Amino acid sequence: MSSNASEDPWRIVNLLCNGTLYSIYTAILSHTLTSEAKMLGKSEGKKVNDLASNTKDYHDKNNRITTDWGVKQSNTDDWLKVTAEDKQGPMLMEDAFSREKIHRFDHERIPERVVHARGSAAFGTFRLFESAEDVTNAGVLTDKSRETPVFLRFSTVLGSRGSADTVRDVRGFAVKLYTKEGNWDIVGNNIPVFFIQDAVKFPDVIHAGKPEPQNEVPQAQTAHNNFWDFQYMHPEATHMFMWTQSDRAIPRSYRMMQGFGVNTYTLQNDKNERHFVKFIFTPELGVHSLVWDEALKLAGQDPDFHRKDLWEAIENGAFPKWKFGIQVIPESKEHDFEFDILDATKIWPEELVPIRYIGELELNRNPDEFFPQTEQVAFCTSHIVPGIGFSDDPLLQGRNFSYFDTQISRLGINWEELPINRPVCPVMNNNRDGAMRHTITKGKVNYWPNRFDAVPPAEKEEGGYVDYPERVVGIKRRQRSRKFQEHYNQAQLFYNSLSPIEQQHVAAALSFELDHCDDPVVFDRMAKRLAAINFDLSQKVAEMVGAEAPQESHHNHGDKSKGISQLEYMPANPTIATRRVAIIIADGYDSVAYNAIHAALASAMALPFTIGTRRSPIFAAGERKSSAKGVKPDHHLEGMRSTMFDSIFIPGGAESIASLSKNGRALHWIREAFGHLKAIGATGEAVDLVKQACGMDKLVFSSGGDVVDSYGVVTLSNVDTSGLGNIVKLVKNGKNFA
Ligand code: HDD
Repeated sequence: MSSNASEDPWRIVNLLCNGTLYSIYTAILSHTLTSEAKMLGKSEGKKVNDLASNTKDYHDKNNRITTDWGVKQSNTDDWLKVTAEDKQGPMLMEDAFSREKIHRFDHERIPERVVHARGSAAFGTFRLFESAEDVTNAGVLTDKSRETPVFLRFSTVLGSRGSADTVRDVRGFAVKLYTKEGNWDIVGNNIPVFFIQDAVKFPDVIHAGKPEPQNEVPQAQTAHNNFWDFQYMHPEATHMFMWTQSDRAIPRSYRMMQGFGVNTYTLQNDKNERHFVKFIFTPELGVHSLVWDEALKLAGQDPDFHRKDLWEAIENGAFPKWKFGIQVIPESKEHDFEFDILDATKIWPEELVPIRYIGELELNRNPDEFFPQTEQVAFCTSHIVPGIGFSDDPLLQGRNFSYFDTQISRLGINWEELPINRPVCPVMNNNRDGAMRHTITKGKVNYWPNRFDAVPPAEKEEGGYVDYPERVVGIKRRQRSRKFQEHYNQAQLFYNSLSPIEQQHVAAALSFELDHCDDPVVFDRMAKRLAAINFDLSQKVAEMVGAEAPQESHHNHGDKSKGISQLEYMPANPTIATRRVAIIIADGYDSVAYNAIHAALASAMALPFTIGTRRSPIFAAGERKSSAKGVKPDHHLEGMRSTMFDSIFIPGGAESIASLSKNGRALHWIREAFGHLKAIGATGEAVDLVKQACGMDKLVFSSGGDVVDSYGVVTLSNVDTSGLGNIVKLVKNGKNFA
C-alpha cells in the first residue's frame, strides 16, 4: 500500500477521535484510493492495448442499437405482426431482426469446462527481480527490465459454472503470461501435488469426484461414496486427499492462496544444460482459510464470495501480489532422491530443494466482460516458450494432449485467435481455415518450403524453439517405474508437519466427508487407509463415522517439513488492508467510538461496513432525528451475515445496546463471529452485549473491564488508541485459534 496515511494510522486516529477531521480525512482517503486504482489498475499494458481493437464501449452516447449486420433498428421490443384496431394477429417470420435476437440468445451458452467450470480472473503484471540465467535462457525469466502482462484465472474443480465458491475443493491457479516470445501458460493449483500419477487416470478421478451418475448428486462436493471409493482404490491419491482435507481446500480468498505448477518442467540455459524445475507462487498476504462451518454457510449465503472478494480488492486499489519461486534440480541429480522427481503425487521438500524466489506477480485490473475474457480464456500446459521445456512426468505428458483437445470442443479449432488468447507477439504459419477463422493472410502460398522462400522457420539465434536432445532408451510397456510405487511417506510428512489445530481440522473434515458416505465398505476401508498415515487419526475418524476401528498400526517415520503448515506463511508485517469489518449500530450508538474505529480501519485500507438495524439513517446518542442527518448504513442486519466479514466491532451507547441486546439477529452475528474465531471489538456498554452473546464462561475480563485478546475479543470501557490498536492487530492476524 503506498498511502502515507497507512504508515501511521494511530497518529491520525488521535487527531480523529474527536470526530471533527474525520469526514475530511475519509474524503481524502477515498480520493487517494480511487486515483491510485485508476493509475495502477487501468495501466496500459501490451495486452490491454492489444484487446482495445476488439473492445467497444456500450455506454458511448453515440451508439444506436443495430442488427449484427449493422442496420440501425427502430424497435426491438415488438415482433412484427399483423394487427387490427382491436385484434392481436399472427407474428411474421419475415421479421429477421427479431429472429436474429432469438437465434443469438438460443446459442449464448457454450459447453462449460469439463473440470474447473467455475472461476474468476484478473489481469496483471509479472516482473523479475533476479535473473535465472544460470539455469534458463527464457527471456521472461532472465530479463529484469520486462513487465510481462498476465491473465490469471482462479477456479474450483468439481462444481459446475453456477456452483458456490467456498466448497471444499482444490482451487485452480492458471496463469497466462503474454511474453515477447509467445504465450507461456502455468496451469496450476493451490495444492502442490495431484491425485494421480498417470494422465490416463484423469477421467476416472474426475468421474468419481463429480456428481454420481444415477442422480447427479452431490454438486461441488467430495463428500460422497464414489469419491472416497476412488481414494481407497488408488493409494497414490493418499497424499493429495490429505491436502484436500486440510484448511488449504477452504481458502479465505483467492488472494490468500499459494499457486503451484505441480508438474515437473525443465529449464535450458545457454550452455545447453538442463535442470528440472517446479514453479511456485506465494501470496504476500499470507495463506489464510475459512473455518468449515463458515465455508458451508457462505456457500448458501454468498455463493460468489471469492469472486466478489477479488473484484472488490482490485477495484479498491489493493492489488494482490505473489512472490514467484522456482525449485531447481540439475539433470545429473535426477535420481538422488528417494521419491521420483517426475511423480506429481510428491512435493520436493524445501529442506532438500530450497525455493528460490526470483519474481513477483501482481493483479491490478478487473476484466471488462466476463464471457469473452474469463470464460473464453483457454490454457494449455503445452504452451511453453524457449528456455522452458517438459519433463517425462507422465501426468504432464498427458495434460499436454488434453488441454488443446478440450479447447476444440469448448471454443472451436480457431480458439487461439480469440482476443484473450492471442499472443502479443506476431503469429504466422500455414495453419489455415477451420470454423470461425478470423485472420486473413495475404499471399500466394500456404505451405513451406515454397518458391518465394516466404516465412521460413526461425534459427535458434532468431528465437526459434529448439528441443533438448534428450537420450531416451527403454522398453515399451504399460508400467510405472519403481519409485512411483511408494505412496504413504509424504502423506505422513504432510500430517506430521501440520500444527495441532490444523490436524484437528483434518480429522473433522474427514469425519464430515465420510459421514456423507452411506456405504460401509467405503468408510470402513477409508478408516484403514488413514491408519497408514497416522494411527490416532484413524481411530478418531473411525469412531466419529461409525467405521470399524483399524487394529494395525503402521510405522510413522515422524519426519516434518517446512512450508507445509499454512501458519508458516504469516507475513512479517501483516496487513489489515482489504479485511472486511462490520461495525454494528442502532439508534443511540456512541459516535466517538464509531468514528474512531471507522477512521482507524479506513486509514489502514481495511474495508469498514456500517451495519444498522435498518438501512435508512441511524442516529447517534444525543442526535435529534428532526435536525441530524444520521449515518446511512451500508447494510442492515438481516441483509448480511457475520460470515461475510473478517471481524466485527460494536460501539457502546446505552440506548443502542439496549435495543441490540433484544435483537436475536444481532446476538447471532456476534455469537457466530466468535464461533468462527474472528476478532471482535466492543466499547462501553457493548462489552456486556458481547458477554451476553458469547457466554461469560468463555471470556476472561480483567478487573478494569478491559480485555486484550481473550479468544480474539477486545473490550474497552473507554475508546483509546492503544485499545483500538489491539483490535486492528487481531484483525491483521486473521483467525484467533486459541
Ligand atoms: Fe487440468 C482444466 C489444473 C491435471 C485436463 N486444469 C484445468 C484448469 C486448471 C487445471 C487450473 C483450469 C484452467 C482454466 O482456468 O481454464 N489439471 C490441473 C493441475 C493438474 C491437472 C494442476 C495436475 C497437475 N488436467 C489434469 C489432467 C488432465 C487435465 C491429468 C487430463 C489428462 N484440465 C484438464 C482439461 C481442462 C482442465 C479437461 C478443463 C478445461 C480446460 O482444460 O481448459 O483439459
